Amino acid sequence: MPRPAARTRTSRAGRRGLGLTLAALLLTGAVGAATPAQATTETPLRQIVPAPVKVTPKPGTTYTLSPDTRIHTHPGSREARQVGEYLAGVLRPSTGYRLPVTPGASWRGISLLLVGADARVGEEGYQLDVTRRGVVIRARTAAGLFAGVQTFRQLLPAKVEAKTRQRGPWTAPGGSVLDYPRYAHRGAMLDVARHFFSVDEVKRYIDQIAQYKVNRLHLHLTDDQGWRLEIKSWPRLTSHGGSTEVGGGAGGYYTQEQYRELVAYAASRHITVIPEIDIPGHTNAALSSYAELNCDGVAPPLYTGIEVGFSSLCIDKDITYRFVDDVLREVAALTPGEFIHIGGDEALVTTDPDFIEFMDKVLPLVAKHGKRASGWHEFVKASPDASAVPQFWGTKPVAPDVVAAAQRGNKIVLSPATKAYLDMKYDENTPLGLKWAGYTDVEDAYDWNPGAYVQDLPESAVRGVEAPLWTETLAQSADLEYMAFPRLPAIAELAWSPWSTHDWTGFKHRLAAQAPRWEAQGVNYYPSPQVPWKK
Ligand code: NGO
Repeated sequence: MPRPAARTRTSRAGRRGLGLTLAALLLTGAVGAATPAQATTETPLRQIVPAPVKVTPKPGTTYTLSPDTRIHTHPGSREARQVGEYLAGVLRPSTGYRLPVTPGASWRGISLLLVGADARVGEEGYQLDVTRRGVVIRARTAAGLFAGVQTFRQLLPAKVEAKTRQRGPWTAPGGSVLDYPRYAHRGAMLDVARHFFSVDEVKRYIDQIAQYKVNRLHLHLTDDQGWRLEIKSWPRLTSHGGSTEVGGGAGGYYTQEQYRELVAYAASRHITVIPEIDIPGHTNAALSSYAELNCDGVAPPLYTGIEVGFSSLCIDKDITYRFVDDVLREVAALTPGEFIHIGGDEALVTTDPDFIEFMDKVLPLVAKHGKRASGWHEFVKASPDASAVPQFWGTKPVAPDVVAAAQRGNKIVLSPATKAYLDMKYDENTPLGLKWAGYTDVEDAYDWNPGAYVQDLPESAVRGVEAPLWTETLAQSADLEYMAFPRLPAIAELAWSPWSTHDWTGFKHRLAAQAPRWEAQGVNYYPSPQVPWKK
């Protein structure tokens, strides 16, 4: 039983000088009797996205922020303090309150504590208690506190999300939440290769996905139309290969310093970046930058169209593997996360034996640089070892090769194109996006069970769920938002919430309650007719 172990940890931490106030807080930390969430009831406690594990409202009790509210963070924890500063950063512009962040714990104000949480919260969950006097979020990790902070934001009036000062009162309903994720991998993917997105645009997206407890940002950094990450040993990849994009615009790339800045920004939101270097196909930008990477030694022109599947690194040349080794070395050195994604999709001009030979040489290079490999599900052809994570992007829930990989021990991330692809049009009138996998309105995106979706793929083989956003037709933040909202929260809920909370009718009402928040944040969402938005 994890519970006693957690209690032991708790009391040891408590003895490390947290004092009487905290000890008293701990004694009363239990979450009350739980009731299942009834999503259609109006209290903000019933409108949280993604749906929490357990919500216990305390009718008649509320907590209201005041101009002298303080945010107390676990003494001695720099990470807890950073979460406190993040929360203050969200609340200060709209409330106009100072909200000082100081180490400590109190019955009054807001406390973020790394002790006393119910053991069920695990490594990423939290317990949130709102009483008349204050708010206490407890977790075992800063990631858990951060998740609790996202829930707390949704308990306050929507205009708290505004960047300018608004009129209060800033009241949250009393009650308790006990919450933890269903899956370890709750991902969003952004394609910065087809159209380039600036550091600020990517940060904006990071902030948006963090609200829905997404914890992985997969950056699709290279493709036929552009190479977006500076590689010092192969500088033409960006100086030439990064100089355009779909439609012929100026493109762009991240210097290594800018990429580090993105990784750090994501980390401050408890999101791990997974960089993707898509090989051996989808490599026209690299092939155009270095003639020697082509089998015939001739560099093709840069490419700004959207049809793909025509390019491949030269499988038979030694220089190909020196190139991949150099790229992976630099990417690994820049990336604290466990994974590098090596693509492997749509290698349509590479034979299966060549593809397998290529992956057999490349997979050990990923390991040599201290990382685990993920890849689009085609790479299971090369039978990567059990540490590798295939990402399923099929259009049918039947994938015997992926099931076979799971039987060999690989854990799978699910991004079925008919459900999780945020670049699919909602319907025939959607001005942006593609439709090769069909139209996907928000109910289609929401209504599937990742644990029972692919035939014969058991829940235990699923590592998580990810929503890819490909950008052939998307060129600015407003375009990303139009495709991601409201579907990204739907996929994020599938990744976080227990299946027992799954209910389209409840979800569509909870989604409707999110819209005023997006409006306050300036998020350009698609007002799907399937959702009962409140006017
Ligand atoms: C496919 C393809 C991408 C496209 C995307 C568009 C995968 C894994 N490869 O998904 O190159 O951009 O569809 O929806």
